[in-house]
Amino acid sequence: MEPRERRQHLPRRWWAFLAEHPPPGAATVHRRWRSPLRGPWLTSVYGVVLLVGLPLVFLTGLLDYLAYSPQFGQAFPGDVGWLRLPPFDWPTRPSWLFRLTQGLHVGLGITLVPVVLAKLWSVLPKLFAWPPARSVAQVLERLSLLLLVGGILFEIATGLLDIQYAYLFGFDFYTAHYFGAWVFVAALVTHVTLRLRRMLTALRSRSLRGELTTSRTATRPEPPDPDGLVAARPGPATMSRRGALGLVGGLSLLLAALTVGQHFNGPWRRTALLLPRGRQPGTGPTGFPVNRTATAAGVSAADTGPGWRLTLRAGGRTTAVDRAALLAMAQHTVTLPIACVEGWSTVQNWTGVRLRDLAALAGADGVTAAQVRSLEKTGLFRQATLQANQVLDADALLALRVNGVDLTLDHGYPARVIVPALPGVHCTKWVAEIDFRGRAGG
Ligand SMILES: Nc1nc2c(c(=O)[nH]1)N[C@H]1C(S)=C(S)[C@@H](COP(=O)(O)O)O[C@H]1N2
Ligand SMILES: [Mo]
Repeated sequence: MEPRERRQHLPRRWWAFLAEHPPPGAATVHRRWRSPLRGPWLTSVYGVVLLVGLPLVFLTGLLDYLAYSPQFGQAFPGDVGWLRLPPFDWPTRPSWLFRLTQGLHVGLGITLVPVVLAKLWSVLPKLFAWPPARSVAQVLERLSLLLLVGGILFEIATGLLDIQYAYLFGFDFYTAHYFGAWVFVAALVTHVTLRLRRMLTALRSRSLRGELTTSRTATRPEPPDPDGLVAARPGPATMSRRGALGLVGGLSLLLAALTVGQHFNGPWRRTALLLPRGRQPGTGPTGFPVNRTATAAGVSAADTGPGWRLTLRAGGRTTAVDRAALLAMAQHTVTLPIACVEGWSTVQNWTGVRLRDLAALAGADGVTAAQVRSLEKTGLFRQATLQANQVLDADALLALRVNGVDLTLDHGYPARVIVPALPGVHCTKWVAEIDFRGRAGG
């Protein structure tokens, strides 16, 4: 027994010393948190919502990363070391696939913020528990909690700033958000492994229906628990558990309602009050959102005037066509979304030439990929590589017109890429050149 004991517990003298020398206020701090609502049941209700929701946010985030085609080195961050996921060709069907994954990632991420905060509130007094740990296992668990809480708050903060296009931090958003997610998930797996059984027991300890019919005056604290979530001397209830769940649920619904509008055209978009792409920039056929204007991208009308040519390359051959020649080719009209990873989307009717017809015109043989370059001299989004399935899909277009009129300069005039389920970032505007890669290595 002796040696085992010694391994499991911190040296007795240290612990006794810590226990006898609390920092100022440690002994009284608990008296300040007296809410009778705190307890394993309430914590577990918030916990089970997050246990379902947060893995979905993580998985849709990973799917968004994979949709960027990391096999072409164009996902952010580019090099993720041993966290590299098996590459696969992102499908072009259903055409709303990326709209769904990025919409869920951003939308659910926002909606869960009140639940995260409520769960942290429910366990807040434990942050000040003294002594901080009684055993080596507890030290490790508290370290994992640091990564868990720090991880989720970091992901929320960076994510919210990113969808506001507010890069206040001095580091690269994608790198930080990607690795932060893995840190959080590793801590979450640890946490769930250690706590799942206690959570299930706590959930069974009271009935949800019972709580939803209990008024504030009838609200009593949960019985004292070994984890010390229940206050030692609970005060009177200022709110029922029903009220607490309703408040958090109501805030989540409100955030969802103020977010979802950024996926719809017309007046709905204006209901996305908290989001920059919730603004309806104009009316008429081209009055839909623009992520980066021509001015911001340094593209002028002079670059896109009568002198503009589209250069097609395949197997060492070069073909140049002007806009009139493109308009003389077979035209196709498709209804497809532009879905930006920053969380907004818009569905429009695009008309133009099939990318596979352009591949044929260029003389490309057995297309394996296509690199699309824009007129821009600089900028992260001036070029994109498309997978073979994204070039060959019957709805993959080099769009010349939208909703029955010519593209405007801000929407990518003279020509832009539009492909089903392709992330918005790869729907290159102001296209100047398409380089078809073929099986022959051309
Ligand atoms: N040449 C070029 N194409 C671009 C971009 C850009 O900055 N330059 N932005 C991309 C991004 S991030 C998105 S979401 C879509 C937005 O299309 P929109 O501006 O027509 O709404 O265009 C994409 N195409
Ligand atoms: Mo985007």
